Amino acid sequence: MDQHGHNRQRVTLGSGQNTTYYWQVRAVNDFGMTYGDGSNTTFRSFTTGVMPGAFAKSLPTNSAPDQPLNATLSWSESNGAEKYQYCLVTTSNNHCPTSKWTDASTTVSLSGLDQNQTYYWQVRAVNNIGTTYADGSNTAFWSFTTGATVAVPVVTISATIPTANEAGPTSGQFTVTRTGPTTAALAVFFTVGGSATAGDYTSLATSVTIPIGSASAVITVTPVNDTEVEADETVVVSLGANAAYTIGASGSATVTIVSDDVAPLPSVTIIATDDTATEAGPTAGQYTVTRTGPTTSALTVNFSVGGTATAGSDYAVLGTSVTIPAAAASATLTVTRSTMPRWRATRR
Ligand SMILES: [Ca+2]
Ligand SMILES: [Ca+2]
Ligand SMILES: [Ca+2]
Repeated sequence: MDQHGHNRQRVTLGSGQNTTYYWQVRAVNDFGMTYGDGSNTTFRSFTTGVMPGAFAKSLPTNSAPDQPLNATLSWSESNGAEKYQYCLVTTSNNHCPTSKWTDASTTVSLSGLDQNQTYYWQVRAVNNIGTTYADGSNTAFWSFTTGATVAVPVVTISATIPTANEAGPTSGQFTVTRTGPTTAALAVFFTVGGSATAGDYTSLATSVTIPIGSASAVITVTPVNDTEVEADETVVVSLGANAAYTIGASGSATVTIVSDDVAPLPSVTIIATDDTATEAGPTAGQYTVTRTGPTTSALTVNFSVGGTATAGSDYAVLGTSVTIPAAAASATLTVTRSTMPRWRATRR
């Protein structure tokens, strides 16, 4: 190369990668010439760099279908690359607008891709020498197409027949409902709680299957008609978590079992526990009124009074009732003076 650089101290060379160049410079005027560094043989050298090496796109394979919405792009390494840039577009014209080139390492984790969309992409490796496109050409775009996500159904439970009764028995019912398509059966899992226990109703399973073509399934609570006198009891069904669904706002529900058994009425009796009262003295007579059954509350027993003695003159007026207090099975009536009257007890 013999270039004349009149009045300039700099010459720009053309490109030639990976080449060693040797150069000398000389200054010239009408009286002679002077070589750089004092000698016409003091050449210097430099070597040019190398463009990024050839490389190729890896994944997703070209034209891959049904890719996730967070697909990862990857490619092989390019020797000498200082950085990579990828381009992702939805236009099938093997062209990338300048603004779409994005810096990357050798993989890119995409996110937020659209469903059922075909994307086109290309990668290039860059260094200070130049740019090398993947697969040998700036128009060698690859494509992939995303799939469609299927929404996870939301399941809820409600007590569609909230009251069951031992009489009959009549059943209670829960209904488990799902959102979304009914093209496949869905098993919904649950646990059972509440105050009712094993003998109070026919035991439930641990899951119910919503069949194909249906948005709901029922769980039936069938009471056992026992003879126990008892308060209302509850059956609480709570839905259990599973990857196949999410649980909606109503994740549990309650069916109440009503007992039909009533306590028999207590029977009451009266006896004269001290059957002679005398006017002389006078000594008192006594009746005892006794009840059967529980003593959890007081019981008032009505009575009427008869006999030959006259209330008020022969003995103190007795009234018309006596109360057996709570926690006691009996109460006494005391008769002062005169002949004992005869009693007829009635219960109230
Ligand atoms: Ca019961
Ligand atoms: Ca019963
Ligand atoms: Ca019962």
